[in-house]
Amino acid sequence: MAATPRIDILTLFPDLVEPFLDGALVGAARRKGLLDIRVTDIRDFSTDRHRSVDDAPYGGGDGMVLKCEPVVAAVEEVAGGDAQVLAMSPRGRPLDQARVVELSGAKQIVLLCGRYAGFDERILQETGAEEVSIGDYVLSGGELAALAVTEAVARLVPGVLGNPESPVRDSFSSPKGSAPARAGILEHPVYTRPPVFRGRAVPEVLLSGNHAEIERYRRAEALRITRDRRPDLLENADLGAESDPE
Ligand code: 6GU
Repeated sequence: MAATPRIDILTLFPDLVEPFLDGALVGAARRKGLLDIRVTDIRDFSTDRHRSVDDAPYGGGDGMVLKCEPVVAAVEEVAGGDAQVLAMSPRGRPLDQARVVELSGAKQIVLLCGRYAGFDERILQETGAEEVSIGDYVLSGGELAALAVTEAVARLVPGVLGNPESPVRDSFSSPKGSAPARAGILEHPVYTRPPVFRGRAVPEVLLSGNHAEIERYRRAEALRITRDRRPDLLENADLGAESDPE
């Protein structure tokens, strides 16, 4: 990623997202000039005198539908020709780390946050937006999802986590993350001082100083936890040459 990646968040609730974008990780990256993040209030693009952005659904039903005109105008105002436009929606394709890595290569990401009953279908058609979900549960709006996408992408930008090299473009290194994360499996347990807390001791091997043994232990634990909790991940995991026979 040569230029500073740009992320545009289009929302009816700028107040909801701005504190997060000024906070710890993302805010620090913005102040260092590593990320260009802009928030646009969709209501600024409403054209009628009531500043309306939603209306009742044709055919009846609950909730209000986001109107075409203001949303499409907002997208067209901010999106450059090669922007990736994503509409945050529980109906979308579930986000995963592979998609995040892909997104981190984009020049510009436009995150469209819905509220109410959803986007008029023609907004999606007209903007070419891809619908993205962050999991199988329902939020009242796309703002938290847009912030999740933003942070996931931000931490892959060189310098944001203190990683000077691009973790994405350097094909000779693995993506950023621990060995389990790189392999696409869950993390092993971690411990810090004290060595015993309420009678619970840190596993002996971690105090041994034997790094080969420690690596073996951690890998076995990561695999055990993944098998228990997310066996589905093992189907696509990159377990390397010396994967556990089992
Ligand atoms: Cl992207 N939006 C909303 N409203 N709810 C969600 C979601 C998105 N992802 C999971 N639930």
